[in-house]
Amino acid sequence: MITKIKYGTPIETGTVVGKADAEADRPIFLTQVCNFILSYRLGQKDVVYGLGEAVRGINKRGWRYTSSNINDSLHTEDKQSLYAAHNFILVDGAERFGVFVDYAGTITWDIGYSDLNLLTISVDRPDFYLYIITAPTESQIICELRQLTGRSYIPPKWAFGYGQSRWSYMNADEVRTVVKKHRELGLPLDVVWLDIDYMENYKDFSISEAAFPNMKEFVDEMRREGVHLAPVIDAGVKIEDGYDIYEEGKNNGYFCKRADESDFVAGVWPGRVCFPDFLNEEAREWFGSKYKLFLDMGIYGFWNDMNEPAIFYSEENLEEVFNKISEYRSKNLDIYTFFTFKNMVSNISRHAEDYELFWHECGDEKIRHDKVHNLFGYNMVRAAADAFDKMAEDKRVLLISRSSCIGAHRYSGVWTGDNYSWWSHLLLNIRMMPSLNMCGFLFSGGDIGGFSGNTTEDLMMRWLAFGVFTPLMRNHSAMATRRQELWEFSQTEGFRNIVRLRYILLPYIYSEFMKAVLNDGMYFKPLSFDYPDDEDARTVEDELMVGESILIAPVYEQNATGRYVYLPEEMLLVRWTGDVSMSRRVYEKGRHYIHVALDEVIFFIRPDHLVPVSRGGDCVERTDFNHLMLLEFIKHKAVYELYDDDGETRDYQNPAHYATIYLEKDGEPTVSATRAITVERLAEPSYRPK
Ligand code: MIG
Repeated sequence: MITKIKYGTPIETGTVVGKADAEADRPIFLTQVCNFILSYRLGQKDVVYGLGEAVRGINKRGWRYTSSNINDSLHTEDKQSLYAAHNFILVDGAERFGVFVDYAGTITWDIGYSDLNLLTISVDRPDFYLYIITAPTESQIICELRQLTGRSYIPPKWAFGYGQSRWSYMNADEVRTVVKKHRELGLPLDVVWLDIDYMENYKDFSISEAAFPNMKEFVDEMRREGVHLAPVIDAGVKIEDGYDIYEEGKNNGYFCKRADESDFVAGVWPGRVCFPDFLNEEAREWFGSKYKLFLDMGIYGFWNDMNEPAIFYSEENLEEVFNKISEYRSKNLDIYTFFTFKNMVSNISRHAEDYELFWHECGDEKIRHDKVHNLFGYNMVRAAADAFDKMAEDKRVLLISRSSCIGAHRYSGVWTGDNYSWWSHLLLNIRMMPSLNMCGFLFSGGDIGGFSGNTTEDLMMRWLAFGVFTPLMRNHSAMATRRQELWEFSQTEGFRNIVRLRYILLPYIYSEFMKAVLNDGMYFKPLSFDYPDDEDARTVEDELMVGESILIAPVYEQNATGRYVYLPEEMLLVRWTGDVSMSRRVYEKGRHYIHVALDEVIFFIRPDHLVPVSRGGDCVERTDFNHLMLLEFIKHKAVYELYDDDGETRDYQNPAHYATIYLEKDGEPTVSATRAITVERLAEPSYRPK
């Protein structure tokens, strides 16, 4: 049941596509402190889930989060805002309800920060839509939210393969080497992500002729290797006379403007840029149409970056700082003046006031950016996705975004921005995944190995072992950091085995992902969603349910030889050491210390559940999804609904994509399907003692 409450005159965000069941003047559950502050007294054991891409735990209690998209790579636990604004929480306690605020500006979620047991939601203007969602279970609340906000984005199947990325692949030969190395060493690979270095002077929709001569041919060459290229597109358009995109944008008035109608100018990668006004439908159409350049070359994968939008400096603020700098020159810089001076300079970037300097044209209305700030990234991916619908109507296109708000989940996936090569960011990555899923972002993942800073071999390995399960599995790192392509380390075989496992598990991963999308469900869940009556499961912050059959417990601490795992019921431990037979052992409900060697991956299978697996492959198109083996933990019998399709077209709902696999204890598996697939048990090595 969804109840909608309208406050003031909200700006229409386009986020909601479904209908509420009822409208009301006042919220249920929440106390209306005033027309922009709502509160709720939390019971001591209540858990608050949600907020998608945010710092801290799966349970969001004990901190204050601010929805205001920002480019901040140093996101330690004391930060309040990240790249995305996902304004949904689920309060789970004596009362159970979801709260979704449809609002484009800033919201502060004080979840027991100011007062341990008080939840306070403060919206910065009294103009927004509030939705209260009630349902018997957590998963049903999520399902209702999705019905309200629309089905999640679906990428092509090859996007579930392993992807290699690095900011600083400077030319085609470097990319060739990446691919060659993977193939030579038997490291599976599907995607090479191209960062800004492929462009000519960081200009959107340009390709450096010197670095990537004859891109079309290069794309074909890569396709023969089973590899797809996915270039980045940035939000800012370089100001340069004669540059077609800039000239068209300027002449048609497609850029964001200052109050005086001149084009707003900011500094980003290419130096001075203008921002396409993605909130303006015509500008969106125009920008989207530019992807044709790549589609025509056979490129069907993209990432949209810097779309908070990230601003290194605005001309206005830069000018002000320059003016003041000379004042400071003559001063004796004591403790106060020095820090004022220092902050003034270092706050040139991420300067909140810059967002008050430009305007959007939304229909007949002009709206200042800060009022719709969190809608920018969403409308950037919408520009691309709408264009793909026209230009590639029956083909799926891979698209991920850095910035987003709920609504963007219909158009693209997300990566979680610039993390660090820190163990704490591996844990953060684990915790973000179910929260992102709640908000609709199913196709998601973090930069494996860490983006900033220098990774270590063991961090890379543990992170990759977790990445085996994230729909987006991308190794990405920043320029000038330690290289982290998998062959850069000593344990090549260990790395190979971990990536191989991804391809072995793909039939399950893809099936679970697609069912989650098509049923408005979740691929990653907190344990408590599947074990609602288990008090201990509610407190687990470092294990996740992956689809209907698997529980994972990743190792995320350095020098750990294993970890404690809480099992909410008896389960089968599967240990992947690179041996296809996979050793298995039953563990009873409760806590266990499980040893996990650095090059191993473990996961658990629920009783009477199946995990269909393939024999692996070096890329998705060379992985056989039709002759499957079953990992199973059968006490009585299991029924598994398998989803598979061609992975390319958009005919998702076709019943022919479903097959049902049955297996009884000591029986042979049978399949009922309209396509030709075979299943057999995966021969089981004898259960080994601990
Ligand atoms: O400020 O394009 O998050 O993935 O490698 C850095 C260069 C700009 C930020 C992205 C990152 C990418 C980088 N970009």
